Amino acid sequence: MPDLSAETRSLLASLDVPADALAGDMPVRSPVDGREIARVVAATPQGAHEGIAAARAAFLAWRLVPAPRRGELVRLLGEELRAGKQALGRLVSIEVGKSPSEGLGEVQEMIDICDFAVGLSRQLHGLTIMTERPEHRMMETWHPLGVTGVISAFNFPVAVWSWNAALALVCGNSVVWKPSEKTPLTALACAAIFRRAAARFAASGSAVPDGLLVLLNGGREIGEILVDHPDVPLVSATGSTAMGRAVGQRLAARFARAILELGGNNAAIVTPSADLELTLRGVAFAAMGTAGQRCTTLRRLFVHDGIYDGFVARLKSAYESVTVGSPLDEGNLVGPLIDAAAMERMQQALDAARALGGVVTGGNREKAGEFPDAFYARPALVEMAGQAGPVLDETFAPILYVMKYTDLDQAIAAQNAVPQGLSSAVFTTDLRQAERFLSAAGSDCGIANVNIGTSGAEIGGAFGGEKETGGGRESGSDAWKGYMRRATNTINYGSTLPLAQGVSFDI
Ligand code: UN1
Repeated sequence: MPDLSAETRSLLASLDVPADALAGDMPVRSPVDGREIARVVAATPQGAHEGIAAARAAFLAWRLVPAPRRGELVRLLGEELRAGKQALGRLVSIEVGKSPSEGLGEVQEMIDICDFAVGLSRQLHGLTIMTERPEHRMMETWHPLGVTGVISAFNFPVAVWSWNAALALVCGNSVVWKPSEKTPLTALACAAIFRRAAARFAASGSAVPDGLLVLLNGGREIGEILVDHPDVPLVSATGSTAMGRAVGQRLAARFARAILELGGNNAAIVTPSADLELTLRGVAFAAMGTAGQRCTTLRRLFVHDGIYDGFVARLKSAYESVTVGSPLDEGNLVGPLIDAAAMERMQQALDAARALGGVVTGGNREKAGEFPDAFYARPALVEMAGQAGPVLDETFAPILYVMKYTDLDQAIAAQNAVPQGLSSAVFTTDLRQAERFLSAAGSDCGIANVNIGTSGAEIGGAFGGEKETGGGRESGSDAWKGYMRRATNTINYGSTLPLAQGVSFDI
């Protein structure tokens, strides 16, 4: 195994991360081999308060910069991400344990959202609305909101930040970012790439206010300062439902906005008319890709009883043969879990499933000899009679619970019968079944797909889900509206004062 700490240092240096950021005492481990790769400087509570104050000052200046000009900064950020794609993608692979293709794919997702946000910077449209009064005009205007807090999770350590930051910046907001404690290095790399873009923006004649992007590496107490701070009107948080419940309540207590992207317990339904070759590939990537550590990972599969035996047998052999190992070797499709606690939770869920009669294929720890401090698992396929116990929870590991169904409406009802509502899919070539799944009587999730797995959404659509997933929407479509405040303006250009609703008030 190569020395990942040396490679990490040189990748960070190549992206201009200052050496003093690595002179701290917050340890960072690579899940690839479990060894320490760096120690970073953690923010202090005082530093967090100062950072938020700087971001507030930056917002007051940035909100006055015309939106298309703000888009120019994000365009430059996209260019710098293109230039740094290989290095940042590799760093993601080292810090999180993603395959090279998935590490690079995550950076591509950042580039894509930058492109989207640049276009958006000329399209932050409000409506003009007919008024009931003569010589009046009514319109709505979208204004910058303020400091945008971003709390991100380890599994998409850079893409989720960029979804929020690219939109927040073109919308005229500043950004304070608290990344996962498990991924401070990729966050430092993003901040350095942002500084490159900011320097080019400044060279083109417009200053970037200090504090436009503030990075706060640290633990929960730093996140709490962000969540409770009166100068932070919006926090976008990605992570567990437990985290989101706490964050959402604290934000609600001070009437701040929340964009919550929390747990998923995503399901797919395989109907008798499905193209089984395509379905097999779709299910395999969605359930085993990223070692089951996406919020969109496929966790439950409902297979029609007419095709169950044949399809599940094929799926089992895919589970038995998929290559598990160092994600830095191109040949491996399934990398490590993030840490020992994740392995522990996976084994607990499998034990609970067995106790309920579940029949488990795979799920065992692998590579313990080669990597005693890293946690590789063979993905687990668990045949269950019904939904109970761990099937109702999100376990952040590659476990797929497989169940039989006979009637599509029953399968849809079972799919919806969990607390989470992020992503869902149906595999079918029957138009009626596809449309039923997408209808008001169909999937209750924020994402509903046909003949595609549950994961791997593009940035152009709004991303997020219902129920315990938190209800927030990030990324494409009109998610930008969550980052701005709307004013309704009514203008009287006549010389009388007619009142709405025909009310008279003659003094
Ligand atoms: C996440 O796991 O938090 O749709 C985000 C997907 C990716 C994003 C996942 N585009 O799987």
